[in-house]
Amino acid sequence: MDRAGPEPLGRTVEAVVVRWEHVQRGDGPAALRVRHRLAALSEHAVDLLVVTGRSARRVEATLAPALGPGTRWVWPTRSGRPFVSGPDGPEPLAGVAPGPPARAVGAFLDDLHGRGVGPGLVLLVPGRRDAELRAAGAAGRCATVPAAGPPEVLALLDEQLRRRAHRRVPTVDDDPAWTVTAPAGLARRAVDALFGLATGGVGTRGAAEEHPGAAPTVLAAGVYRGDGADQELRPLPVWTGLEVGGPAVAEEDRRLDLRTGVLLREERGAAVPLRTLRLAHAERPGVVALRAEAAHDRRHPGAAQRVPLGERATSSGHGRRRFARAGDDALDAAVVAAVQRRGRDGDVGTVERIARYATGRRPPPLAEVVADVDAAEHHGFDRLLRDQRAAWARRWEEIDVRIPDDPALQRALRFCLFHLWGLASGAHGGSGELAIGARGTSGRGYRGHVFWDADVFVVPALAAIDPDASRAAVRHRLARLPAARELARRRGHAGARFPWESGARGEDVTPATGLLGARPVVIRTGELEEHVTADVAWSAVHHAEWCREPQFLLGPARPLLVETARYWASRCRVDDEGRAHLDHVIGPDEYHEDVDDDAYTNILARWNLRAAADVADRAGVVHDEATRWRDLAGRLVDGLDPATGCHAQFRGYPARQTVALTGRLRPPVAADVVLGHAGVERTQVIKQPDVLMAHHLVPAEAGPSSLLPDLDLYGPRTAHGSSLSPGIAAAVAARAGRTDEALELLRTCVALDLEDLTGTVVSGLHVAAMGAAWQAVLTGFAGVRVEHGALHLAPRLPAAWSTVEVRFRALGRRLRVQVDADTTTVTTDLPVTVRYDGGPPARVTASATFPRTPDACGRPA
Ligand code: IFM
Repeated sequence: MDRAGPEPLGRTVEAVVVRWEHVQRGDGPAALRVRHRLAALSEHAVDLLVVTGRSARRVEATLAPALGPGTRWVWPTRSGRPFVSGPDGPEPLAGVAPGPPARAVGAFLDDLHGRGVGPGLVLLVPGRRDAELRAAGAAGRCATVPAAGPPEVLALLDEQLRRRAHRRVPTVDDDPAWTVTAPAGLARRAVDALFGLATGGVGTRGAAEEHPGAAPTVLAAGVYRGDGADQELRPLPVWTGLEVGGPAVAEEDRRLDLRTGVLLREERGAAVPLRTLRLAHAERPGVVALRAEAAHDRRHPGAAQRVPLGERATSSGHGRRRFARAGDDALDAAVVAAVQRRGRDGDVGTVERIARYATGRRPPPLAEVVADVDAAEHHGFDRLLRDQRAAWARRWEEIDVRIPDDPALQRALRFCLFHLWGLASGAHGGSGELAIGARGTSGRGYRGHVFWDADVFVVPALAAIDPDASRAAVRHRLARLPAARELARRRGHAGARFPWESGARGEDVTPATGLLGARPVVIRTGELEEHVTADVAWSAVHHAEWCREPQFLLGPARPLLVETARYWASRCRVDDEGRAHLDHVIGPDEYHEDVDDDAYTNILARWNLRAAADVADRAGVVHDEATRWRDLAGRLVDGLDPATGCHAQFRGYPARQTVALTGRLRPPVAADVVLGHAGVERTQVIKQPDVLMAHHLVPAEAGPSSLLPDLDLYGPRTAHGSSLSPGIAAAVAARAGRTDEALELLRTCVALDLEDLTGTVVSGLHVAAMGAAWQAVLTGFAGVRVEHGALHLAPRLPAAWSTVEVRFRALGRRLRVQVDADTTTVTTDLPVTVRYDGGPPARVTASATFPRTPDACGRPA
């Protein structure tokens, strides 16, 4: 016996599967109306599948007149082979073999999945005697309602149409592999940072629309206000603000869908809950969109007739359009335009808003920004959302990490990739430069100043994600070369010295004082933390090598290499025995200040001198200087003790006290707060990798066979008092084959933000840690390196993983590396040279599998 017809669904779906019997001619007025409803839904960007065994001609004759030429709909023919409607008539659905209708449903769902539409967003309505389709639905791949005839289908479609026509808030597909919920116990303001969305370099925190809190909701990469150390990211006009009357939201669920780049917020317990959904568009830089709904009476979320955007905003188009400008003439500015529409669906009030931000030294004229927002509105929210889902799905096809044995870590790493994509978005639609502040655009920690975090933590990650973005980050530094020259000159040196904390124009904005815990301290990093100059040069070379852009290095980026090398050449002191030194510096380990010959600084400076000499030779310029740089590089001491195989982190380090990192010093810990500034200086406790950081960035510059002795020495002495620390430590440990230790470090790294380990997420996400996490997987576990135009692989799996797959870009290719217990498989879209575990070069044209060789422990290496 057939069951009663389906209940209303109560939510919006993105695709509908019906049976031929629901739409066929001659089945009365209900079937005719179903055809018309399907046509109307397809106007709202809903995908359709009509399941039938009829011939293409018959189906076309019945449906085409109703559905019209722009509709995307699919059906299987008599042969069982699915066809998709196209502008020139039906075309076979690519890659699908003939088979029964259930297979067509499967193919349709696969196709949708590839466009970011998960099972929870597909409505399947089986026919009355339709065991086959019911079985297809029961497999959990879509939302299946009870069997129904045309009248019941009509009711379901009417509900969908009504929801779309009244701009109801859609939902997200709840796939645990992709959905991040608010971690229990985390402060709301921290979750706001976790749930930030970015496009075109503009970030919007996930703050409540009606109560955004004190932290600025919208920030843009490189848009600052103020001067000197006080210079900070400028809070921009807020597009999300809503006035919602009635009781404040007491309990709610927030879900960030990483797979499609959508944030959903739903009040719990209310009869008509407040719900909002927003996105920062992946394909339209700077375009953001929001829908909200709540009870129509006192709580209508669109109570304000206009988008707020702040007091200085102006309106046009009967107040529907609002625009504002923020910024002063000397610095980058932002322009924003927004439109909104209000609606009502019975007792539900709705609002839809679309805005477009543009930033830059000379942002585009307002008319252009308004035209963009008008175009986005014309395209329609439904289509913007559909395009967003598809764009993100394509991104994840290309860049991803898959660890089936560790779904929680997999999601955490995807969370990092998601926000790194957000950072990368700043390279698109802006000035061609990308300013990466310490917390991206997710908060004003460190006032948004640019540190070495950008150059050696984020750029390597971006190079493997989006080469345009890593190039833009290097260009940001390049454009600030004049300021770096000036800084070197003022300190009596040649060349260019980049500032420790860099401001809008590349000026030094490092503060002179700060707080250590609650105690005021003098900050000396601006004066002494000089390695950033070599880090900037390293990022240019890394980008060029990883992305295979030699012309970028020999052309536009060459001055970065040359000028930084000139700086080091004039900064070195050569002693009576001819050895070169860098005195009075702070290394990455900031617990020890004003030290001489910090290993990291010296090794990176040495690398910088040699790299500049190579570039000068290849470009055929400054030969005499290049010879001098090479000579000086050979003289620079690096603290390597041949007896122990270890590098001394700085002169005098071995004589400092050893302290066990246990009890209240258990890492990760701010050991300087626990032991005091002077106290920690007396010890060998270090904040973050210094010698090991050199091993990570320039392995060929570190002493031969020094990796394991250095790991043994510095691993137990590292407090991980900086968010930058655990990820790099993980990368180095994994490379050395200490994979289980590396895995623990990687877990700490991803917990920094997702569990707010250090209580600092409120002021933004630790983007360097995210870059380090991706490096730990890519260069650590998957063992990927690029050298001399070849892809080098030396993967190392921890015991807990039977496999890991990374998808990334390198050498102008789209690559996949899948590491299994006994084999490693490389897949590439264009031919690439691969050197596996130090073996001979192999040309891989599409895919190749390499046997994994046993390591010293007898396991595959
Ligand atoms: O650049 C880092 C530094 O290495 C440690 N303190 C925080 C800075 C900004 O993230």
